[in-house]
Amino acid sequence: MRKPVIAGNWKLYKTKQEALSLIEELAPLVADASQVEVVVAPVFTVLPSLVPAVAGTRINLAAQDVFWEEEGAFTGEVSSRMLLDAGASYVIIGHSERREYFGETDQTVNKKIKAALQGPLIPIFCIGETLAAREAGETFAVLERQVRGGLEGISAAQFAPVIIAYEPVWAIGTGKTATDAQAQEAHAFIRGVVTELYGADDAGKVRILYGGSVKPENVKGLMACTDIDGALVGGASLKAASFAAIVNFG
Ligand code: G2H
Repeated sequence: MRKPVIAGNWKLYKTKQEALSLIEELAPLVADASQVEVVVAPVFTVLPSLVPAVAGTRINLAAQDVFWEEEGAFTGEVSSRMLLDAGASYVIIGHSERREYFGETDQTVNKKIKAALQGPLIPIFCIGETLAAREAGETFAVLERQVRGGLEGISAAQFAPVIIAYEPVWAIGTGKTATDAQAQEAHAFIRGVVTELYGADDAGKVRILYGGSVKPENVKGLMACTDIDGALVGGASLKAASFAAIVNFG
């Protein structure tokens, strides 16, 4: 059985005080969600102040990115060692916004996943096709390239903690969600690629999250799909009530 993960990607929102208020409101609402792994990803600067706030709650902390070097002359970057020091235990890697606006490629994503595993941090490895790729019939080719590229050189033993997030770029922040069938089809395909890489046993264990306009209204249908093991939630994670409703989908 794969334990579902519901992760909130706060993106570039929430100052320290706003984040603390959100955690205070959220914690009691998700206190009974023992069957779900609950994660929130604030901006780097807020992470340390949330550590005491999440202590004793069901909420785990993630960062939204990581650099692959441990330390050195890399102005503006943050390493996995520093994220651990700041209180993160997960890290989102290769989000489509990073690929689109910050030039991330399968190669940089691969280096970041390796650095996270080294940390050790649990990588939430994001993949997904653009609208143009979907319309050109290239969805599976893109997903396969991203999965193989991101996991290049990572052994089966190293792969175990990795969480994959499928986020069709055309569904992110647009209000458009993939239909349950479209999402399930992509998830099953991704699990198939993982089977080729690591075998059926490991592929049966990897959690594959869906992301892209997940809301309380659509989470149940998505979670009912065989290969969907959770959600990476943007907009709806910024309010305690909507995020808690997603966490408590069952
Ligand atoms: C996709 C998602 C969170 P939203 O980026 O990663 O955001 O739920 O706002 O589409």
